[in-house]
Amino acid sequence: MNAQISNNISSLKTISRQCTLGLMALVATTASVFTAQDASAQVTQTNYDAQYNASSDLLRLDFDTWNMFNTVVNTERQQLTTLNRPQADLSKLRWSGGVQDAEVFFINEGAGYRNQLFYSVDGGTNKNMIFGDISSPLSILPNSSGPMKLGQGASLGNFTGNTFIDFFVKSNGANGGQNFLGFDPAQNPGSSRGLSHVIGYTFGDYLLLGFEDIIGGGDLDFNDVVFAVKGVTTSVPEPSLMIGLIATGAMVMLRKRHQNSEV
Ligand SMILES: [Ca+2]
Ligand SMILES: [Ca+2]
Repeated sequence: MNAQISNNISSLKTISRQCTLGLMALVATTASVFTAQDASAQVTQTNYDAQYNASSDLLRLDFDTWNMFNTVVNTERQQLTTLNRPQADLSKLRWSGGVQDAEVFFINEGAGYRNQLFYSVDGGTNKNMIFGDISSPLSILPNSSGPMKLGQGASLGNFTGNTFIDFFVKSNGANGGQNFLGFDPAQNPGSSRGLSHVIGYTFGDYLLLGFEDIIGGGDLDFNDVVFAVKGVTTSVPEPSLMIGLIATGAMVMLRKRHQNSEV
């Protein structure tokens, strides 16, 4: 390895470490977002890295970043009632733009169900599967046959213009469940109508999403599927970007979304 390459790698490692430390400091000041839970706090870096020994090319979070998010996952079956951090406005969730792909990383799951995760970019009409069986041998409610690795990622790629993104859980979908549960209370089925099934918090470049998978809300612990998403934002677009929106016709979607958020 020549000296230049070595220096570049060293610089990248330093930047990566600084980013991780910055995120950890951010979480340290907001540690009571969720209540720290015990079960998966036992996952060590050795446990974590061992998941990837046979598939080192998988998109993934490094252990420190995963662990930072994992420490704020809610306790199993404890209703999420104390929220000490402003929630992200998921009605404004969109691709952040530029060259960055939207990436989704599995943090944990406290679910008896075998849930599936989907996303949509058209207000929920067409849903695309991201993960088909969200269960893991190392999760809060472990399944020895679970295919997921903690920290495992998937890229959604990038999009055009100002693209809204929705995420949905298909409740017990891997076992044949048919109900999609998401943010928009008007789209949720049956006794979940009027109830949002996702809660979100912003952490630096990431958005942490916690889902409740029981129709009607169940125990409301919102830890049944927990993901961190990178490459998205909930901020309102700048005026200059709005002009682009009109030009591409995406304003139609914005109006539709606005109507939904008023329900
Ligand atoms: Ca749970
Ligand atoms: Ca639950």
